[in-house]
Amino acid sequence: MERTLVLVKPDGVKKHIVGNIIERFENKGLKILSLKMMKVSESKAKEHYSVHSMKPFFDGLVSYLTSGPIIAIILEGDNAIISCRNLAGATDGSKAAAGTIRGDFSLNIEENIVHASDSQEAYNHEYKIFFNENEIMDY
Ligand code: FUP
Repeated sequence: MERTLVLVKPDGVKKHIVGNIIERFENKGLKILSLKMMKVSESKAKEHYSVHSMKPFFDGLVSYLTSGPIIAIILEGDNAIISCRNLAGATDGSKAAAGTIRGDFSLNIEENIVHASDSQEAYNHEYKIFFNENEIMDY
C-alpha cells in the first residue's frame, strides 16, 4: 500500500472546488488518512519546493503557495502516487487533458490547483512538512 501527499493550493480553495477535488480521489478508491486546512508559512513553502530553489519561478511559487489557505491531504492506496498524478494531470493547466483536475480547472502553469507527490522520495520529504505522525489515522 502506498501513500501520497496532495495539496489543494490557494487557487483551488478560492474557487470553491475542494469538495469536487476530494471526491475525485475518493471515487478512485484512495483512502484519506489525514486532512487539514492551513495557511502555509514562507519557510514551509520553501522547504516543500526546495528542489526548485534555484529555478527562476521559485519566488513566485512560494508567494503563490502562501497566498491563502490550502488543504493538505494524505491519501493511501495501491499505486497512490501515480494514480494521484494522473488525476491531477500535466503540470501546465493549458496542456493538461480535459477530465483531469488541472485540465478542468487551470489555464496555466503558475496556478495549477493541486500538488501531488511525484515519487516515494518526494512523499517522504513532503508529508512531514504538513503533518505530524500522530495526525495520520490508522484504520
Ligand atoms: P508538478 O510536480 O506537476 O507540480 O510540477 P513541478 O514539480 O515540475 O513544478 C512544481 C510547481 O512549480 C508547479 F506546480 C508549477 C510551478 N512551475 C512554474 O510555475 N513554472 C515552471 O516553469 C515549472 C513549474
